Amino acid sequence: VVVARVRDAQRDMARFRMVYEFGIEEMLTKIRVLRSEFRQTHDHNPIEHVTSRLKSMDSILDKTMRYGCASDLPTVRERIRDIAGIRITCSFVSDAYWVADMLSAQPDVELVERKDYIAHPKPNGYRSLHLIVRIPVFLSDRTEHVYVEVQIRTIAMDFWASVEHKLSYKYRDALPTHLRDELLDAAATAAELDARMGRLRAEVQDLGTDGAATPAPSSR
Ligand code: 0O2
Repeated sequence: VVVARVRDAQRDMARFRMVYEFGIEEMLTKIRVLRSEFRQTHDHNPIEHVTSRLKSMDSILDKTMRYGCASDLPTVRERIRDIAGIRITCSFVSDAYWVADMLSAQPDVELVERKDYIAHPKPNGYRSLHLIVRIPVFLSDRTEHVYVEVQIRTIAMDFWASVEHKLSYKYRDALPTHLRDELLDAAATAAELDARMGRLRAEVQDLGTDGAATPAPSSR
C-alpha cells in the first residue's frame, strides 16, 4: 500500500511539473515567433536572449513556508506564481516595454500582474519588468491555466542582477554595508548606461539607418 501511494504521489508530482513545462514551451513559442517575425521584417532585434527555468520543489516548498500557505497542490498552483519562469534580455529599455506590451496583448495571455521595477527600482537597486501571466495549456482531457512569470530586462540590468544574486547567495542575504552601497552605486551606473544607449539609439534612428522599420519605442 505504501509503495502504491508513493508511486501515486510521484505520478501526481510529475504531472504537476509537466503542465508548467508546457506553459514554458508555449510562452517560448510566442517569443520565438515575435523574434523571427522581427528578424525578417526589421533591422533591429529587440530580444537579445531568452532563458527559462522550472522552480525546484525545494524552492517551491521554501516559498510556501515564507508565504505561510499550505503545500497541497491546488494551493501551490494558485499561490506560487513563478513556478514557470522566463527571462528575456533586451538591448534597450524601450524594447523591454515593447516586448511586455506585445506579449500582454496576445488574446490567450491573461495579464495577472505587472511589476515595473524599472520605473520603480527595489531599494537595493534591482531593476526589471516582471509580468505574471496566465496561459491555457491544452491537454488531452482538459485545459489547465498556468501562471508564468516573465522577467524582462536589459543587458545592463541582467549583468547587475546576476552579480547581486551571486553576492547575496554568498553572504546569505547579510551583505556587508560597503557591498550594499557599492551595488546600489553600480545599479545607478547601469541605469545611466541604459539611458545613454537609449539616446544613442534615438540618434541612429534619427539618421534613418536603423529606425525606418522599427516600431516607435513606447513613450517610457
Ligand atoms: P529565482 O531563483 O530567480 O526564482 P518573492 O517572489 O515572494 O520573493 P515577489 O514580490 O513575489 O517576491 O517577486 P518579485 O519581487 O517580483 O521577484 C521575484 C524574482 O525576481 C526573484 O525570484 C528573482 O529572480 C528576481 N528578483 C527580485 N528581486 C531581486 C533582487 O533584488 N536581486 C536579484 N538578483 N533578483 C531579484 P526568486 O524566487 O528570488 O529566485
